[in-house]
Amino acid sequence: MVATATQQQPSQSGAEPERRFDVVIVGAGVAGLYMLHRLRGLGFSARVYEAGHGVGGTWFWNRYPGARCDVESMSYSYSFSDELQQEWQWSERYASQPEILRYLNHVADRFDLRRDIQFNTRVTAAHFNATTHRWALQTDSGAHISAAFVVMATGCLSAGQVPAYPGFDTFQGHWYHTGSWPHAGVDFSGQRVGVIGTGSSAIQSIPRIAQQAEQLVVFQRTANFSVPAHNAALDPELVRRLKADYAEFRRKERESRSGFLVETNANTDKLALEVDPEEREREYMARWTHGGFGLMSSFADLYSDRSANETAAEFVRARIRATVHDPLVAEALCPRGYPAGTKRLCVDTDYYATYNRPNVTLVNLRETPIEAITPGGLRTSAATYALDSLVFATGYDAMTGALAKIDIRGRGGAALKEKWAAGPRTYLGLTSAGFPNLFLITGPGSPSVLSNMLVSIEQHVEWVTDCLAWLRAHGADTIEATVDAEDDWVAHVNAVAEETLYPLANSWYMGANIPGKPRVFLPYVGGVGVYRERCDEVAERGYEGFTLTGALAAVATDARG
Ligand code: N01
Repeated sequence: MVATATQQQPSQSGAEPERRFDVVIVGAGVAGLYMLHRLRGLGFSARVYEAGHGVGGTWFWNRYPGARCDVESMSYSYSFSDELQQEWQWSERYASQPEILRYLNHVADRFDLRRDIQFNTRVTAAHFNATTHRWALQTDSGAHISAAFVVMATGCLSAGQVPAYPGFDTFQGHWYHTGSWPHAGVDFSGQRVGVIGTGSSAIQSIPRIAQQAEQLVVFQRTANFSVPAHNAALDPELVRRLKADYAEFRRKERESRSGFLVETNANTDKLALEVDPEEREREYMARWTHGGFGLMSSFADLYSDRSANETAAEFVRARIRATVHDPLVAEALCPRGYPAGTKRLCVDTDYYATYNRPNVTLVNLRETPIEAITPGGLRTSAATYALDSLVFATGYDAMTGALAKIDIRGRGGAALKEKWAAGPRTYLGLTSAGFPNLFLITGPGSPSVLSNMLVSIEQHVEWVTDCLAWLRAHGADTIEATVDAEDDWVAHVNAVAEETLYPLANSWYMGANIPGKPRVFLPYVGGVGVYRERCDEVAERGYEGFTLTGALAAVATDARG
């Protein structure tokens, strides 16, 4: 593999010429943009293929009312360019979707990225040729592309799922999925609207839809734990302080467990069951009042001890009862049956108080399940609801769904989807044995969705690009995870997860939201800092756990020796 200018070669069919690159990147979200920038800086020829007509990935598609990041703005931004992080001004503590999308467009312009991004083009297949050591990719526009390396920057939550209810096709109103919201927006004024689901997307959009719609019916299968955001204009003093030493703040985040540090949210060494109930309550209340994810870092045992966790769960239930006037509705909103935080914690603005509005109704699907969608709305086992619009806030085929949509074939034509039929198998969440020169950004088996995605994306992009530069310097053709290294990593990922309460919930982390998906804990819960150290160690040892081919193989063996 050599760094080359883009080349075009006639295709065998004589149709469109084949385009050749060192690296093809799939997706122009946060990961794809930075990957392109780094590869260019290293002199590789690279091309991004993006299904949407603009950059931004998640933030391009998720335009539902109330869409907002729940990681604070000063943390949810790139750190790779000090000029960029100094010049960009966030307006709120938690940035809204339009502001994040403006930021990502600014990044694309500032680093002149668009000229190497092909929009409106979905990659449909990627096949590895073991003779040429190159990947052949196809797109929905019929393009044929050849690349030495492929980077899947396809996102962890990008394959939306809409449940297959009987009668779905008969619905005469409008329906939407939160993850592919119309760009022109939706006006629900005067409408009867149904929202199905009560995860993060629903919890953000329900208060906003309730303000606009004539009636809103929320169909809840599982009540979720949600903490208040207490969003506000960003404090200029905080911004000044962080920007004065942004590098140090970023360093601490990279070494932390979750990839973000926010003032009172620092993890404590205290155990919930060691302190008296008054101290526990004070701690929870301080964090509830501060807002954001900090509640679940109040004590060190909240994710490992069910009784400790129950104290946090009961604290949230008490807040729900104190907020929601109708005791029956409050009780239905109280999450039960799984530990707090083991389905992703939601961060809201006025979610529970919205149920005090006269135009909002909660339907508990555990008691009265949906039987069918009807031409005029929806029917449960107990009632029929007349609806003009239906909003599916029903989530995603997380972490593996976007990859499964692409026909990815490695050595011997083996399909990634088949290899992963019983659950994803990766080495470090970055690569999979049998698929040489294919990299996953924030793939299953890496901290990804359990962390600040910006921190995890930057770490992966930097690790992969450093790896490619190293391979080039040593004249390598391929890098491929060994089966042994992968087996060890998968066993480690599972062992660490088993030490926590996460496997007790039917969450998308466990694949439990998709009928038929294997029940496997998908991300790595060992922590961002620890994980980074392991990845760095693998690289420092000459890519331990990988098989290398080309002139480099001998050099790598020396490096490891
Ligand atoms: O999806 P979800 P989401 N019948 O899977 C319900 C990120 N995010 O789009 O719990 C009835 O969490 C399902 O019920 P149950 C964040 O990581 C971030 O809200 O499976 N209901 C659940 O209530 C988040 O976790 C932000 O029983 C059905 C809901 O639909 C992730 O994206 C904002 C059903 C789905 O909740 C996904 O969030 C938004 C069915 N057949 C999202 N199928 C930020 O703030 C599913 N449900 C950064």
